[in-house]
Parts: sequence; C-alpha cells; structure tokens
Amino acid sequence: MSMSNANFPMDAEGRTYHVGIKRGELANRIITVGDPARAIVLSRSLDGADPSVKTISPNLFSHASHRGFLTITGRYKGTPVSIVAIGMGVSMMDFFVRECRAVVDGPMVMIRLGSCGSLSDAKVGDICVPSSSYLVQRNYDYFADDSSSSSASPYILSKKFDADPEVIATLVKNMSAQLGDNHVWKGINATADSFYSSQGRQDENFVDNNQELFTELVKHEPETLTLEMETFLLYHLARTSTVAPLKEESRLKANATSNKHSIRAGACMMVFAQRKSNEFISKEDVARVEPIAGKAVFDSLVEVSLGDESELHATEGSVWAL
Ligand code: R1P
Repeated sequence: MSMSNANFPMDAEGRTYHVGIKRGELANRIITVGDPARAIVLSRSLDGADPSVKTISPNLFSHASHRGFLTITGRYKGTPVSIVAIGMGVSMMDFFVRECRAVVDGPMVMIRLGSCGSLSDAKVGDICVPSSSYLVQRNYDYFADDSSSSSASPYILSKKFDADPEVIATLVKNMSAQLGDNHVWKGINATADSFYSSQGRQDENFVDNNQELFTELVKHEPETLTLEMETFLLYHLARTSTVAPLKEESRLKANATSNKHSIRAGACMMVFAQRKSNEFISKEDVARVEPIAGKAVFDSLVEVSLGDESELHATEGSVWAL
C-alpha cells in the first residue's frame, strides 16, 4: 500500500490510511459501534438484507480495513446509511470521525450505539442517551517517581461537550417507542481513557488511586449516568467541526443548524455493566436489545434533517447507487 500526503495520508485509490474508505463508499448518515459483530447484527436491518443470514448480506457494500475498522453501507427505508465499527477508545473515534469526514460531501450525522457501565439506577439492558459528555483521564504525572504533585488529583476531569439537541431528542423518542419510557435514561456521560483505572475498577496489580473516583465524578457532574470510552471525542469533534462545504447557491439560503458545524452528533449506550450492583448483562439480553436499539438509531438517523438533500454526497458513482 503506497500512500501520498504525510499530512493526511491516502492511497492511490483515495482510501484513507486507517479506516480504509474512499469517496462514494460512505453515506452522510452513520451509525458507529465498537464491536464489528454488532455492526453485522445491525446490517440485518438494512433494506434488502436477509435477516436470517449470519454474515453481511452480499447486496450490501462492506470493507474491512487493515487497522480493524469495518464499514457497511446500504440504505435504511430508502435513505443511504453507513455502519462503521471502530474498536475501542478515543483514538479510534478520532480516526473514524476525521477520515469519514474527509471522504463525504455535505453535512453529516454520526450516532454512536455503544455499551457502557451505569453509575445510576439504569439497569443492565436499559438504554442511556447522554446529552453531553466529559473526559476522565488518568493523570500520568501524578504517578511519576519524581512526582512533586502529591496535592494533584490522580484523575483529570474535562469540561463537558454537548451532543446535538435534536439528535438526542429524536433518539430518546425512538428508543422509548422501541423499549418503553422506563428503560430509557437521560443524563451525562463520562468517557474514560481506560476500561480499568479511570472507570474506578480495582486492580491489585497496579497502583491506581481510584477508590474515590465515583464520588469525584458525581461531584463534578451530578447527572453522571454512564461510563464508556468514546462518546466524549465524538461530541467534541462534532462541536469543533468546521462549516459544511456547501455549494454556493445553498450557502445563501442555509439555516443556522445546517451550516454551523458540518457534523451533528449523538450517542446512546446499552448498559452492559451495573457498577452499583456489580451485575453484568447476559448474552441473551445483548441479543434481545442490540437489534431493537439499532432500529431506533436507524430511525433517528433518517429522521434528523441534514438540510437541503441536494448538498449530500452524490448518489452517482457511490455504492448506494447499486
Ligand atoms: C469496553 O468493553 C468497550 O465497550 C464500550 C466501551 O466504550 C469500550 O469501547 O463500548 P463499545 O461496546 O461500543 O465498544
């Protein structure tokens, strides 16, 4: 694979370095997940997919990159959508958002369907829809041998960044329709840079100084509902995305929502770990909740307006033209 442009590497075909996708393979509306197996489950809801087939239907576009990203593109109720499995952590989210943004024309909406730990009363199998997220980072300096920062905290908590309010309201409505109001929770998410230390898990093999972490999180943001590992960066990048590159005639009539940032973001998570009761979800519950939650996300993706549809990536020459 030979790449050009060290600033933003792409191969001769125009494929990005890590996600491995090129123009025409990715829709403006994307659902992103961590687990590639979840992406395959969700792909069974796309138009024309055979729900009884355990692999990706051959009539859908799919591409697995050498760095572990899996992209599936098709249509949902006639609208082009992509599913991208990214693995875990904020670095993978950064690759995903930036490389996907680079190969799609017009405004985009990205919704994460993840799993999480619940710090609240949300039970395993419930869905949490965070309207904002902050970052929990291990303070590496605190643990240095020559640390002079004994008064500093072992964990650094960032300011919060907001999701797109319309995306969140649409997700809450559609999740409630699928699962019932009492299984859908609203609040704030904390994204951690470790599944272990910065999520307050106790590990006798390491010095983590995290016994007081949950108390610190709730003090920082009393509405803290969930802990996971990606949402903060999705919300942060959406809020720092620049204006969608609109065509001249549309720029004149563009409204505030369509032209402020080029990415609208939201997230929802299935509770896999109940951190207060120490309960973990069963395989049966995952199999029950994943496809229903996926449908609610697809319904939300196609319901959220991206403004003038003629601004979206051209169907001509794309994989959803098939
Ligand atoms: C940890 O087990 C992983 O699960 C959660 C966390 O954010 C982390 O990526 O999300 P996903 O199920 O989407 O991967």
